[in-house]
Amino acid sequence: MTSKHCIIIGAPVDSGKRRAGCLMGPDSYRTAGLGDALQDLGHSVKDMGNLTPANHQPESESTHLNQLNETISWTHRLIRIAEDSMEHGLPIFLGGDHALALGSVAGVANYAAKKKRPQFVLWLDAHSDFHTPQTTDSGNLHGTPLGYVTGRDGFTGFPAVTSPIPQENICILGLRSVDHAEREALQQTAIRFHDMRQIDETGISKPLTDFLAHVAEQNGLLHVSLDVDFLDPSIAPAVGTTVPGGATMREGHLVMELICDSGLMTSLDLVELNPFLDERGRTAQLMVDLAASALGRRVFDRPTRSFL
Ligand code: NNH
Ligand code: MN
Ligand code: MN
Ligand code: MN
Repeated sequence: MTSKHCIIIGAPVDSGKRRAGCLMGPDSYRTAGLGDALQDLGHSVKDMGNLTPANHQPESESTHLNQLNETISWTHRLIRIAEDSMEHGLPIFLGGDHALALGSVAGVANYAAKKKRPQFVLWLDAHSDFHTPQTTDSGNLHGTPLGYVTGRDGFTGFPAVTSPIPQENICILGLRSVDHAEREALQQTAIRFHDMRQIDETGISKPLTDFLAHVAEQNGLLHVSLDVDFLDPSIAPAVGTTVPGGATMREGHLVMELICDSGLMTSLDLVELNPFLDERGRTAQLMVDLAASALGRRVFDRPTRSFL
């Protein structure tokens, strides 16, 4: 693949759910060698260090939403840095929990709109994260980023979404835990969603290559959001919300290799790693290896394939 300028952005967001620990994610990825791995593949790397949220109001007792104000303030920060970093290279957002994607995705979408290119999102997750602050029972805002970036109502207090992602520009792979309210809402949309049952039947490459062909056809930008729980907990234990029956090691790598072959990825989130729950760093290492696959690591070179 052509070499890229990778911009590493540590986003130790830990406000999107109750169990603490994702704040240690960015430094775990660094310890697992993310920067060197990317450089070994011929990319240039700039590490921006770790962000902090802007100052925010104390959390209010009168809402069922967990750490709402802190999450809002992270969203402001991340929208700005996402939009800006797209001008300079390929941002890699090191979470942090998935609430960081409220900002990373909204920000890259603003950049795409400025360039008059359509923005696409590939969501690799056991969950659909399509709640709004009104529909979430848990009150955990890491369950809401796809609701937010598609422009669903109810995100009072959050920055207005100026460039909503069209539903048909989103593909979710890996689903196996979808709440009732999300399921009802998702089924009314044009989002392409594929649960593990379907992936078992068709293989994971079919829905993915169909989607990549669509992105290529539209000359789109592609944001990839990789939640640790996309992977089976037997290979990726370091996550608060383990759901059995996830992607295998090879399914994970194949997804990343196909993304690499497509040459379409313009930004990436690595989210939900909770190093406090890891076993000798294996989940952090696997996430770094998956990022390396997405950015060109392979056993043998293959001819560039056309997704059109
Ligand atoms: N749907 C559940 C909720 O909203 C779980 C979300 N948890 C995640 N999402 N890990 O990826 O609380
Ligand atoms: Mn706080
Ligand atoms: Mn998620
Ligand atoms: Mn998840």
